[in-house]
Amino acid sequence: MPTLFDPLTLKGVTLRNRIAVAPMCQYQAVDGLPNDWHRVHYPALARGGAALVVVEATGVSPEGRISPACTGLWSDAHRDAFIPIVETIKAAGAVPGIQIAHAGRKASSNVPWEGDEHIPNEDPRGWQTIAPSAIPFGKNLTKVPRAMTADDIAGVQADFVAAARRADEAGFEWLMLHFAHGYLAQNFLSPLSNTRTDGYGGSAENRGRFLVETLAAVRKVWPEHKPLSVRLGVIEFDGRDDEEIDEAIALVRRLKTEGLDFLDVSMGFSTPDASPPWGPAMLAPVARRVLAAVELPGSTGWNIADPKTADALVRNGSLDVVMLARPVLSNPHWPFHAAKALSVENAAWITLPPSYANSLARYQLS
Ligand code: 8OZ
Repeated sequence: MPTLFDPLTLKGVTLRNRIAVAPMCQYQAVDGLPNDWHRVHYPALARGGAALVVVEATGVSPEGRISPACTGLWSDAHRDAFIPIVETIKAAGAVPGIQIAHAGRKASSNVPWEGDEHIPNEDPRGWQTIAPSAIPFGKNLTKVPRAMTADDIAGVQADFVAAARRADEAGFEWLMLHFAHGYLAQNFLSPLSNTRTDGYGGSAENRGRFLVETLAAVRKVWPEHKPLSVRLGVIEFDGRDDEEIDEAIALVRRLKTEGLDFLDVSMGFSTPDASPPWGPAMLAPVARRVLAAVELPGSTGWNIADPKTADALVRNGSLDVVMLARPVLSNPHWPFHAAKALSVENAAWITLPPSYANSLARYQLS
């Protein structure tokens, strides 16, 4: 079995190890455009030694953003603003990836450090949300979304396709469709947010239709040699867990038929009443079960912070790649320190740029 430090080739892309930086909202964009913040933040994570750096949930349309400070990819100007970020991530030896998203009934939210609540439609920073059905999430996200028409559905799917094409043109080599966490795709998938009576609601097959169609349309413009991945909420921790996992497995098999290359296993976050069992590597057993059933390479994240645990999950075949979020915010050189902690031969210095590695080695600092 491979280790955390073995490369992985998928389609025409090779990851130098099994450590990926998970997409993480920065809430620093203006009008969806990445700026100096993003131009420093993402390459720094790549320099730390990760194999794949996935840029934050990036709106396929202005209304698809989680917050007014999220990045977007709905114009060529947005595409062009990502190009220097893509190039610097690549120069640091990592594969540049991006997550494209529509936030559905959770869109138009305030940034977390200003409250995380829905911004009202009357506020110039807010907008009317859309979702499969006019059902609010609840808790701090109280806005009632407008139920989407067939034209709305086709329009959002076209926005995903256009964003995927721009991601390719910007030079991104790995695409992640955000089909999790209570955003639009998950709104279609979950009966808690989808009570439609047309072909997009009702049976599990119908609730998965938006996701399957969107992925199939994206695959037509996203090049075959570049991996197409999905982050999917396969479990809600709301008491229907086994049923949700079985539905997710059936859905992923359909996505695979349409060209899915890699699955990132996550949670649904469709209800404020869920009780996820927060703890170390909490989702790894679920990821192992789903990935084995669908026979796709994949990853998960969520409270994997310890190098030994990360390595064991790759070695024992649970995961192919480990998604790290908070550990790399806390320490962008986490991969380097993981190599040292695991006494990986010759890896201690290969993950850091020589400007850092030379000084650290010469003066025996860690
Ligand atoms: C944490 C905080 C805010 C947003 C997601 C984009 O859940 C997010 C997110 C996560 O995918």
